Amino acid sequence: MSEVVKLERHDNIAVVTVNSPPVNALSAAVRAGIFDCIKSAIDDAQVQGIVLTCAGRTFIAGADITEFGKPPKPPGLADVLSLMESSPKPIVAAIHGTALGGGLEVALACHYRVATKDAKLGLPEVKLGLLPGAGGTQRLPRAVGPELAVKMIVGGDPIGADAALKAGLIEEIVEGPASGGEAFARKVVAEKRPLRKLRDDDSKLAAAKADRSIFTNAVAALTKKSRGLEAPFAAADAVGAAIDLPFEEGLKKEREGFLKLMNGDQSKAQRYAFFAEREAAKISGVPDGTKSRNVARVAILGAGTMGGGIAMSFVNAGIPVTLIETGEEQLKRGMGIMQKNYEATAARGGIPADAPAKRMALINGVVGIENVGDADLVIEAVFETMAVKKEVFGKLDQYAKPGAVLASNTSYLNIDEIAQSTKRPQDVLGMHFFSPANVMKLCEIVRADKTAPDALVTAVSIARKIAKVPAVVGVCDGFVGNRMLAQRGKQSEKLLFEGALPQQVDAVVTKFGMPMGPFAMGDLAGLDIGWRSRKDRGIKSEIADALCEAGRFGQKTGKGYYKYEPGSRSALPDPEVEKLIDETLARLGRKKRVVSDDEILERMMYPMINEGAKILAEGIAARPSDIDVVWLYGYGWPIYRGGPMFWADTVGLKHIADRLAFYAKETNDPSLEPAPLLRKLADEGKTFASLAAASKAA
Ligand code: 3H9
Repeated sequence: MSEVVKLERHDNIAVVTVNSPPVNALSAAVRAGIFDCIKSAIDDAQVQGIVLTCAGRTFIAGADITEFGKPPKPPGLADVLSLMESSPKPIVAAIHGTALGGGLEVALACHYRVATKDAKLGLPEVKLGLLPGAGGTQRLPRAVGPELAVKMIVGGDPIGADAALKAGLIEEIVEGPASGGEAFARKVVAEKRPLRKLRDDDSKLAAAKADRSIFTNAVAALTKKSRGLEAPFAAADAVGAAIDLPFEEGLKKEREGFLKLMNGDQSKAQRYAFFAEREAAKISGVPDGTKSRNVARVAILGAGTMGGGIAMSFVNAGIPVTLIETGEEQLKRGMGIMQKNYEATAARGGIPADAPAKRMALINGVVGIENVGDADLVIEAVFETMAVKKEVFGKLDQYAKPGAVLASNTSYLNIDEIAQSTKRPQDVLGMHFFSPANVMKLCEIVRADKTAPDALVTAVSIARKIAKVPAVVGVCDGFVGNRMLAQRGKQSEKLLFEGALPQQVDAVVTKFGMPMGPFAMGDLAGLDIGWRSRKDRGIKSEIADALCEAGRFGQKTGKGYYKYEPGSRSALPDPEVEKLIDETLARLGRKKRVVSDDEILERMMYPMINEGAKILAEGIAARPSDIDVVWLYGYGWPIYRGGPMFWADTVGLKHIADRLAFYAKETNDPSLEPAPLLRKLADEGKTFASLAAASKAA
């Protein structure tokens, strides 16, 4: 009947199985297949109960996102669900893996649901800038009550089978989906249970209808961190409609909201980001079928902030770590900080109460590099100078087991040079984590000249295993992220010399959607680091130097570009800084001018995009989307703007190139001249996305 959906009859039970790898997404073919099979089962006089289940690794994981934005193909999902819910014969959804989005909506239109113990159920559409568009916002509140529904729909995180059972979302936990579903369907038929249609059951809405604060409080808590995003608010409105309106009207409201979001810019950007993240895990130039080396234990050199954060990322994923320091004192301090971190998370309810002890038990803290011998992957997070790194890698050559992958966590040093200090450069690469390493999702995987393909595959796959988003980059100063950031840093400093204030620059950057502006970020990182390094290199930066000379090192001294109340991290504009800037400019004979917010935004963003173009031309990043992944997951680029290269395409490359050329002249800064690749694309009327499309076609 259908290539992707199969109908079988076992006595009086029809079993409809979706088989559309990898995730049984609801493509037009799957929708048509389900419709036809359910209809046949309803029409078959022998059938008394129907089971809907899936083959492969998961129940339906949602609508087929690749179809969004294209002309819709019948049947629509709403028609399929309406056929199912009004079936005169009971339909049981038998769930395993992840029933997400449209997948859970299919299950909600069934009369009963069962799931395996490890199944996850959720409506994550908000993460794609959408809201559930096939009845999820109307049926889920009726299944579990508006409070949990809002949490799942506005928050977007799935719940496990146990929680689903407790909330009444599923009826039973079963061993195998198909066999469990069938057994449950037989029970329903034998007991002549009534058809449970969620659309007709308002019982769980009563409390919120009487006291709407149950709903509004839940929404307020969940949208606190949704600055700039449209979908969470629209999704909350749709759930509100379930409380306020009859089912059909609520569905209509949901549909309107879904279509508006789907056609909007934010969801386009968020859907792009979803695929960009997956694309980044595909390494270009590695032979097909290259296998990852086995990683059973990881050694981390250095128990400082970075090393500790990296160690936590591994043990959080259940991978044992040997954490190595040069002395007992440093080791004790590092272990103590991790312990405290875990305890604080457990106290907040973020992890179970017994998790800190369990996780710490996976860390073997030891003194001496000679203890790396049983590790399959070694990551060094030691002092950031070439001489120290070379010494460490030289020793690793002596102590690491043959075939171990040797990674440096350097944020800018030359990995090719580091690799030369070993006799096994094929095993050497960079794994650049971002601070705090147990929180930030990005890991730049730096491919050196001699890195072996299977070492690279190992780094990418282990990064995914510990829930990081890997992006493969080449060797250059600062790799992708910090190299682009340096361009922004240069402009932000120059803007102060022209008349802008730190708070004005930061406000423009945060209004754009970044979590922090460059000056607040400097205060957080500590201004003294750059100051010392400038002194070593004999470089001057008049305003930043003047701040440091006045003892303003940033948050740690309670003042930097801003002032901070004791114990507070909130940055307060400081008239003293303005005075200090004015004095510096007067001393240098500089004239202030009014700098517009538009200029600030252009000078913050366009030079980074220009650098991105150079990075692409040099092959440091294989795809524009890899650059976007770096910014989305390493620097908090707002997901609804897709990443710098995606955003540049929406602004228009010609405009960006022209503005860069203008600023190059206006500010007498040749580094702002448009990069050849940017200029070429702009002249040809093309986008960065066209490069990705062309390389895919090649
Ligand atoms: C929705 O349902 C809207 C409805 O409310 C309304 C409709 C009217 N479509 O992540 P993985 C691909 S919105 C198309 O690496 P994992 C993915 O690109 C949707 N393709 O595996 C990748 O392809 P490739 C709501 C999809 O095991 C491959 O499958 N649902 C889709 O780490 C494997 O993916 C969601 O938001 C899709 N829906 O994780 C769920 N999903 O191999 C989105 C995946 O070529 N999906 N692909 O790179 C996920 O969260 C994860 O993929 C999942 C598996 C947890 C399912």
